[in-house]
Amino acid sequence: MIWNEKIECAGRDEMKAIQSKRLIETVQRIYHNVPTYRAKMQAADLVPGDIKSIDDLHKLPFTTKADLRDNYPFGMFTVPMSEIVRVHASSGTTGKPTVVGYTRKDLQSWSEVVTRSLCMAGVCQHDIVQVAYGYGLFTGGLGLHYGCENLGATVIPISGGNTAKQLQLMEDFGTSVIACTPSYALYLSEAIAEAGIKKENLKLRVGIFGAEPWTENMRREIELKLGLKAIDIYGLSEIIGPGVSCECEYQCGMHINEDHFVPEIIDPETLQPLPAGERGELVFTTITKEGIPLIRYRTRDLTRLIYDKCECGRTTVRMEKCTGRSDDMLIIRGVNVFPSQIESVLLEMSETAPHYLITVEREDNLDILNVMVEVQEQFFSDEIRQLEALRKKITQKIHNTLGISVNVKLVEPKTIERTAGKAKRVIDNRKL
Ligand code: DLL
Repeated sequence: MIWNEKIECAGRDEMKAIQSKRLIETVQRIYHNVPTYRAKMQAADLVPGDIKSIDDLHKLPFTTKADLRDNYPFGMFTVPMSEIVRVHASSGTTGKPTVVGYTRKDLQSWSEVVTRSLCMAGVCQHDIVQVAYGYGLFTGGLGLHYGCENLGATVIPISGGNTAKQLQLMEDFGTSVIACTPSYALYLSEAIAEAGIKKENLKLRVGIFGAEPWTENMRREIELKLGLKAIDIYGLSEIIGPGVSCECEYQCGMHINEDHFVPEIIDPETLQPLPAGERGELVFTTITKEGIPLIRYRTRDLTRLIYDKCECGRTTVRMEKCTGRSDDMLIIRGVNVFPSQIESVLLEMSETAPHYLITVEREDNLDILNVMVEVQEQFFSDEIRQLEALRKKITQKIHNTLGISVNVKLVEPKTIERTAGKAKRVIDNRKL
């Protein structure tokens, strides 16, 4: 089933015409309403009239997470707060989150793109969808939720965690679609086996998995263990949330909802657009958003675009699975974590030295974040009780900042290796 055939199967010229019209409107709006954008365009010697079609997109300046941080919390919004009906947030590079705002129309567009994504995945109104993405400031839960309702499927808004309950409802309610991070899906599969639940008693047939990178091997494992078709869904809060793109039943790249989000691939070093089909950093321009339209937003995700015909009949451009990021952001159990967030916690405390090493492991399919921290000479003690109290304090502070639990290990002064060049702060041992 194709949700919006006219758009999803439009010809290339038709799509470009839609994109051009919407880009011109967006540029007018941001120039006149957002001082940061006006200043950026003036610095590039541009006025809105210079943007005549989508082919002029490359002339516009980039937007980054730093712009959102500098305008924290609402400075990049294009409409008055009275028109904003919801906010979401994701972690930024410092303690401050990246905040996004949605108008009523933005929420409608979001539902539409998630509904399209669900249709691509083969979900229909007869399905019972267990939404096990987190609800709250994270966009995963509510994003999937409204898309499912719009489609007419039955939603179980269980949110993330509470694995025993997830299994109970899955069995009792006859869940046919599970939406969560791929790592949680694997964890669920093990919990199902441990609980002795028979696969025949489950009705799972589709999984809507995203919010973190995962490989084809992981897909095969999940499909085998849960007995479902594992579909990759992509998105980021800054652009809208889940539903920016999604795989169809052919699982050969994620169709981008490009009548709302225009993709480009750039070289992250030179910032020059790369020729069609080359791998580089993904950049998006939103062309329908009212709350916080973003122009040439650097996602830092590395991928390539696929323009070949897809068997499903959709003509929208596809993006390959993301292979990594051009910055140091880690995704731990679906939560975005920057090493700098941990560093700023340690710098705030007098007992710790700003020397630390983060290691990430995957145990039982769950991400584990370990932080090794050096204690300042004068606070180092032979008393276990004192050190344990300090360890708990650091653990709590990092938990408050990141919103996830971490294992803190204290070490003696000068134990963590020093390097003359770039410090190696992160060792990621997950085999993704
Ligand atoms: O993770 C939105 C989302 C929710 C997507 C539920 C899919 C499902 P953020 O928290 O802002 O938003 O994180 C965005 O997560 O830039 C990617 O690095 C990563 N990411 C999201 N989806 C995928 C995916 C949500 N399918 C950041 N594959 C993005 C790889 C993904 N990475």
